[in-house]
Amino acid sequence: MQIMDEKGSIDQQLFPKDVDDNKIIEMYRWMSFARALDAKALSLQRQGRAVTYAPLVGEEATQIGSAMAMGPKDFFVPNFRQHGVFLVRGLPLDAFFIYMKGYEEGSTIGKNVNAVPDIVPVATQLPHAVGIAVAQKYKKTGGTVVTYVGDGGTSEGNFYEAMNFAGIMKAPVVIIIENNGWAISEPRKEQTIAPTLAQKAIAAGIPCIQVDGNDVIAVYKATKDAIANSSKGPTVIECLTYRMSMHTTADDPSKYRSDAEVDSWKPKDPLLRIRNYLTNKGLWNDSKESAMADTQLKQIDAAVEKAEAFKADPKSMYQNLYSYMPDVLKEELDDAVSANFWQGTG
Ligand SMILES: Cc1ncc(C[n+]2csc(CCOP(=O)(O)OP(=O)(O)O)c2C)c(N)n1
Ligand SMILES: [Mg+2]
Repeated sequence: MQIMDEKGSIDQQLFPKDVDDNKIIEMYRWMSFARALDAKALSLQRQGRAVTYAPLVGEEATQIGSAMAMGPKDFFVPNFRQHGVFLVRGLPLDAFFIYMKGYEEGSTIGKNVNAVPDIVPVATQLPHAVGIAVAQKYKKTGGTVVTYVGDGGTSEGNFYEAMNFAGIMKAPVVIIIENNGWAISEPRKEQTIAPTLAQKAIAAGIPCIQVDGNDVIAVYKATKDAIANSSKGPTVIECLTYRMSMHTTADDPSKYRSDAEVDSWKPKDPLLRIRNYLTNKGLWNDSKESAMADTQLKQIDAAVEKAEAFKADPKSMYQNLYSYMPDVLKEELDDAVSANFWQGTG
C-alpha cells in the first residue's frame, strides 16, 4: 500500500478519513524531531559522550506513522531502533539520553508510556509482545500491543513461534516488520527467497500487508486499521524502508554496500515528500522550518544537559529488573554494598 508517492501526490481512494492537513503537519513535526534527536545521539556518541547507538535516519515514516496510530491504552514493545516511537509515546527526552550513557535509570519507562525498554537480543521481544497482548485480552483492557522486528529478525525462530502463538490465541497484537534492507551486513535478499516478508504471516493464518514504509500516511493507515481489527486477532505489517546510516555506531557500512545503493534511496526520503506536499499547499516554508528546528533543538539540548548532570546509582541495575526484588538478587546487592563494590566509580 502506498498513499503518498515520492512526489507528494496522493491516492484519494486510500486516503484515511481521520487525516487532515493539521495531522500531516504533526506527522512532519514528529519525523523532523526524530531525525534531530538521531543526529544529536550520533554526535554525542562520536564525541565519547554516549555509548553505542542504533540510528533511525530514513526510517522515520515507519516509526512515526505507526506510533501516531496508537492510543494511550495501546502497548509498545520495541527492539532497539524505535527511538521515534518512544518520542511520540512520551518518553522523557532526558531518559533517552540517560539510557544512552549506559545507565539503567534510562530504562525505567513511565507507566503512561505503556512500553517496555529497548530489547537487543534479536526477535526475543516478539513472544513477550504476544504474551502481553494475551494478557490485555484476558484483562479486557481494550489495549493492543504494537511490536517491531527488523528484516533480519524475521529469520529467527522467535518470529515464527510468536506468530503462531498470536494466531492461535487471536492475540490483539500488530507485528511491524521494519524492513530497512539490511541486518548489519546481511542484505534482505540473503535472508529468504520468500518474495515478501509479510507473506510469512500467511502460514500462521494471520492477515498481512506490505506497505511503503517511507510513506507516513500509509503506515499510519495500515497500523490504525490493524489496531481497529485487533479484537479479532493479529496483523503483520511489512514496512519497506531503508537504513540510510550505519547499523550502529560500531559498524562501517562502506565495507559492504555501495554509495550508489544509498543514493538511490535519497529521493524516497520520508520527510522530503511530506515537505513537498505541505510546501505546494502553501502550508510550509523556510521560516516555519527553521522555527520548528530551533524549538526542537532547544528541547533536545536541555535534555542532554539534564542527562549529563544526572548522577547514576549503580544499585539501580538490581532495582529495575523486577517489580519486587527476588531474594537472590537482594543478597547480591547486599554483598556488593557491603564490599563497597562501586568505590571510586563516581
Ligand atoms: C539473538 C541475537 N543475535 C545476534 C545479535 C546481533 N545483532 C544485533 S542487531 C542484528 C541485526 C538485526 O537486523 P534486523 O533485524 O534487520 O534489524 P535492524 O538492525 O536492521 O533494524 C544482529 C545480528 C543480537 N543482538 N541478538
Ligand atoms: Mg534490518
